[in-house]
Amino acid sequence: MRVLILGGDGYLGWPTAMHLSAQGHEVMAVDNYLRRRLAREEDSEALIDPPNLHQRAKLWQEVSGREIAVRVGDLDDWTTISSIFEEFRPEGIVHYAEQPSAPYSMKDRAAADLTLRNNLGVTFNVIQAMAAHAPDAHMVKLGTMGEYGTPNIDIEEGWLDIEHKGRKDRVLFPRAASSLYHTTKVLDTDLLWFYVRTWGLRVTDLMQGPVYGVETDENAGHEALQPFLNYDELFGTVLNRFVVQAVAGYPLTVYGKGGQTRGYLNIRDTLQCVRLALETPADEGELRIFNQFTETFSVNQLAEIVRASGERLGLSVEVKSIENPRKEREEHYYNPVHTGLLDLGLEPNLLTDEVIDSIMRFVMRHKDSIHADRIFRGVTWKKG
Ligand code: USQ
Repeated sequence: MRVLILGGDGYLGWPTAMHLSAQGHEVMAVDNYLRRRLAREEDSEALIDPPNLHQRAKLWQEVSGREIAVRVGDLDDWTTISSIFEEFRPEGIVHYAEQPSAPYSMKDRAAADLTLRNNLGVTFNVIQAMAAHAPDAHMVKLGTMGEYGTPNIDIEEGWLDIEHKGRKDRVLFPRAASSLYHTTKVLDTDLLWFYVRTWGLRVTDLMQGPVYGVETDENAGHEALQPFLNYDELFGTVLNRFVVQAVAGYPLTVYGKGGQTRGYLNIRDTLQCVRLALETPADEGELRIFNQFTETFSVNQLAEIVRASGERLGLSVEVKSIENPRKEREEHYYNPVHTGLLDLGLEPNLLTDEVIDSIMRFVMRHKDSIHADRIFRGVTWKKG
């Protein structure tokens, strides 16, 4: 299949490009390096700075003999995206091309404005480019479990069957996100649903939880092919952050009571899920939604897992609750359904002692690259 990866330089974009290439798909990766630019501007760069997309593609060809085509360009620009779709005529599109950080989106007005315009603008352009140049293609869009928030009822996979005043219908599951970033994903879903039902597009919207880890089958033994491991407050996800904090001797930053529960997954499982969704496309006129995670943990449970791993590896890890910079429930019910991707064949890589210890060992090898001042700077959800 010809697969276009939008946001192909990102934490998940590049590993996905290699994974699909290894499976024999013809892959083109597109990116404008927005995330690299924002990380540089905020002095929030990853543990190791990966080579640029062209260099990554060259390295991949050397180790695999396979080619990944690369385009550097801004998908928010219609001429750019339209010419890419016209040239490549994708059969599958993986859309990761968004500003991915909740704290960044809450930092100040300018960051909020960039997040809103970029995320909605690119999604709109992808829809228009599909309609113009690849109307039968299938889009796999990265949404987030954060679209649902933390309701006091079970979370279904995207849709809810309701009975109201004696009549029945099927509606999008209620959404209540807790950052502007997460809200742009809610708006994306609505935009997609409008064009799916109006123009008959094929779309799978993946509601993904926080991802951890860097190693995949394709990059094992090749550190230059590994993705960004961000541990800073803006771009790092909680488990990756805790591992780096443990190695740096920095007390693990549990926000508030630490009862915040989310659905987590190993980066290897993100790749499996995206591939499975692509290889079994949604029908024409179908917005298919899957909840993409393998296990739920509270922040306190993650802190304990990292503390115990540190102990096994000879580190003494302190856990410290700090005032929560975010506005979110710290104790809540959380029970999301997640059977759709398992039914398609997902074989979960769970967070075993071996897995967490191997991420810890990787970070321990790069301990000298940690900048402790990037770990916490106090970006809050406050107004203004
Ligand atoms: N948290 C801490 N301490 C930290 C960092 C985070 O207690 O040092 C807590 C947060 O308050 C939150 C939970 O850990 O309750 C998860 O935070 P996170 O930073 O790992 O995840 P989040 O900001 O929600 O965003 C990440 C990705 C985003 C993806 C989302 C999935 O950056 O792209 O959409 O995970 S989800 O969280 O399910 O919405």
